Order: sequence, then C-alpha cells, then structure tokens
Amino acid sequence: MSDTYIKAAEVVPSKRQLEWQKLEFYAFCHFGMNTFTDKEWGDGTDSPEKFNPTDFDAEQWARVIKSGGMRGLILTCKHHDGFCLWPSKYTDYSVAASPFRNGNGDIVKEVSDACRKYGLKFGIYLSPWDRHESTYGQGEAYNEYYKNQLRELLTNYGELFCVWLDGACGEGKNGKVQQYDWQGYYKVIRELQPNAVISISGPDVRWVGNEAGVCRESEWSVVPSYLAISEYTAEHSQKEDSKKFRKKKNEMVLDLGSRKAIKNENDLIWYPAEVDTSLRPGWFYHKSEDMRQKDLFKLMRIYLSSVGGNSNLLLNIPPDTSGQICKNDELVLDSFGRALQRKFFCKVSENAVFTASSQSDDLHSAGNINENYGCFWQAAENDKKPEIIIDFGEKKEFDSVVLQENIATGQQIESFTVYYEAGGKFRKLCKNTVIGYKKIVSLKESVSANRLKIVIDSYRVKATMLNIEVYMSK
Ligand code: FUL
Repeated sequence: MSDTYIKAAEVVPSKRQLEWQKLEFYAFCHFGMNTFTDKEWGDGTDSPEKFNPTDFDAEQWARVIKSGGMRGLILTCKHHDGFCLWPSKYTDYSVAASPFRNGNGDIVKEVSDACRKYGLKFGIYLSPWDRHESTYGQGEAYNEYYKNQLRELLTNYGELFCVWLDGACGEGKNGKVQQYDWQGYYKVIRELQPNAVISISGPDVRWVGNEAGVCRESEWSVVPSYLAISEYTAEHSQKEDSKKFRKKKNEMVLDLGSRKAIKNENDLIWYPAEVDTSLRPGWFYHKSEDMRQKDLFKLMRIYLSSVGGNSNLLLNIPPDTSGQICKNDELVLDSFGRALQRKFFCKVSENAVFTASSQSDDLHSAGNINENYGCFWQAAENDKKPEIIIDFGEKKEFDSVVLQENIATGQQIESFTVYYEAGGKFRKLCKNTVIGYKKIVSLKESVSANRLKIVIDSYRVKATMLNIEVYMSK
C-alpha cells in the first residue's frame, strides 16, 4: 500500500472552509425572470416588464428559512438569462427597468438586509453564463463585465459567506463560447470578501455530484486536487442540456478519498462536499409544482445523510411570483424545522463521563469530548484501535449518536464501531465508515444502556474527537 494516506492526513481546511462547514444547512433561493416566465432556463430575451413581484417580502423568506432550521441563504442575483436582481450599473437588463418598486427596487439589498436582521448568513450566486449580455462570448470584454458585476455585489451588500459559481457555459449570441477567467474572478472575490468560500466552480467547496440529494456513504474532505479545476466541474455538471440527467445520481464517482482512491495522487487538497437539492422538482417556482415538495421523510433522510455524512446541505426554496415563499412550502419547512428539534430533543450525554483507551498527552484527554471549548481528544500514536467509553451513570434510552472529529487537524478516521452495554457485556450496535466534520448515526429503534463504546477500527495518523453527543428523540 502506498503511503499517500499519510500525506492526506496532513491536509487541513482553511479558516474560511472551517467556518463554512459549521453552517451545516442553508437555503438557496432561485428567484428572477424565470419565476415570472415559468421557465427553468431563460434565454435572455424576456422583457424586464415581466419582472413584477407584487407582494415582495424578504423578511418572510428569512423567517421561513429560519423556521426550517437553516443558517444562511444564497440568492441567485443573476441566472443564465442575465437579468439582474440589483440595479447594476453595467447593464440595463435589471430590476431598474422593471415595474418592481417603480424601478427603484433592489432585491439583493432587501434580501441581504433581511438575512442580517434574522441572523442568517448571506451568499450570492452570479451565473457566469449570461444569455443576454452582448459581450458574452467575446473573451476579455465579458470577463470585465462579469468582474464589474462581482465587484458591485461584493462591496454593496455587507459580509458574504459564499460566492456560488456554477459551471454552466453555453454559447453566446455570436455563437461563441466564453472563456471564463476563473483565476481573475477568484482574485476579485478574495480581495473584496476574503472570508467567503468560493463554491462549486471554485477552490473551496466541492459539488457532491448530483442534484438529487444523494450522498456518498464515505465522504472524504481530502481529495485529489484535479476535482477543484473549474473545467472538471463544468464538464461533469453541465454535460447535457437535459435537466433529467442532472437530477440523477449520474456518474458520481463513489470513492474519492479512500486509501485506494488516492494511492496514485500526488496533489491532495481539502475540498469538502456540498449537497444541493431543491424542495421542488425545479429550481425556480412553478405553479404546477405546488403539490410536489419533498416530504418530511425525504427531507430528513437527505439531512441525516448529508449533514450527518460530512457534507453541508444547500436546500433550494424558490419564492413565487408574489415575491414570497408560498404557503405550502412554508408549511413543509416549518414542520421540518420542528422535526429536527424533535429528532435531537434530549441530549442524554449531557452529564456523561468520557474515558478513552489512551491519550496523546495531558492536553488531549477524553474529558475534552464533552466540553464545548474547542479542545479535543487525541489518541496515543501507538494505540491502533482506540476506544472511547461514554458512561451515562444510569440507564439511558437513545436513538442517535453524533460524532465529530477535530477537522482543524485533518480528517483521519476511516471506520468505527458503536457498542452498547447490555447484561454486563458490550454488544455491537453498528459499524460505520468515515466521520469528518460530523457523522450522525441514526438508529431505526431506540436502545437503552448505561454505557456506550466507540471503537475506532481504522484511522490514518492521528485519531481525534472534538465532540460526541447522544440523543433521544421526542
Ligand atoms: C445549475 C443551473 O443550470 C441550474 O439552473 C441551477 O441554477 C443549479 C443550481 O445550477 O448549474
């Protein structure tokens, strides 16, 4: 076996990636010209007159998104049709030419203000593909246009947590395909919003590989660097025009980070996964889909496998033509938010005592696992199968176990087994693969025990644990 995995163990997240990971779950809002034309991809010829949300209320968006348990919102400031939700100086194809607020409106401003008011992080989506702009396809001229728009969005709307770039790249009006200046775009973003992650067609956050909410069983954040090349994402995400294609699991490579997968890779990077999926079949609002939301059961399954599987979850909620999130969607999200609270209702590990088979030094004892001060446990180097015991002190009933590695020092754990104590003996509950930022072990049926044991069956160089929480749902 090659020892690339030892190098992989040294790869750590940047500060912005670490902060982003802690958001776990946030919303995507696809809103724009398509909302009014009932399309998914506009061609940039629709009149700005059509953009007319009569009851626009960004605070309603923020309230609904918060009630659904999300911590941020990414807005499609410009989709492929080129229509801008803010009064951009560089085009007349924007809200300024629409009836909305008599041409004096700015959706980006109202949404970013509402986010701040409700304690949500705000991020932007700015489609590089622009089917309206005449310079599109002309190389430098369009790249300048795009960077100017980026500058507007990155300076006028406060702190952004994310700039979400998709890989779409169709033909321009002149029949030419635009050569995107990715490095130039990144430079502008780093300069103006150094704390924002650049996602998907960018170096910080990786597209999981499908839009169906399907996750890998073992999601590694340390992967080969070629995955962060924008052209690679573009090719894999936009291969066919058919939307159906991208809804499928398609050819998602299932193993990106195991020892086997990386054995011949020289260049490894921290590139964590994000799962993006829509509450409805489409990304934009369509009346015909009013009864086609994902149900609670499906949302929970997606949440547990993504947030609970070392990925962040970006859930699209498309506001309707009135300019609000429609009642049906609001109800689903509200009950999902409550379902999440019920799922993690009672933390039975609150007063538990944590001990371990070893510790690397006095600063990294198992007692750290139950503390919220950012200190963590680390096993001694020669402990090949470290064990952690969680002693509740009395019999407790539980149905989920949440584990977190200290990813600031890398992702290391390859597999682990959970045991519970019964009749004086430890019995196997389940065996799992990777942990990373967060793993949620959700049990079909609750179990009662005085003690739990976690055995780390295999890890790379340093086995760490930042946090373990055991819950009983309501
Ligand atoms: C893709 C776009 O083509 C879709 O319309 C949608 O915005 C999705 C999130 O990204 O690249």
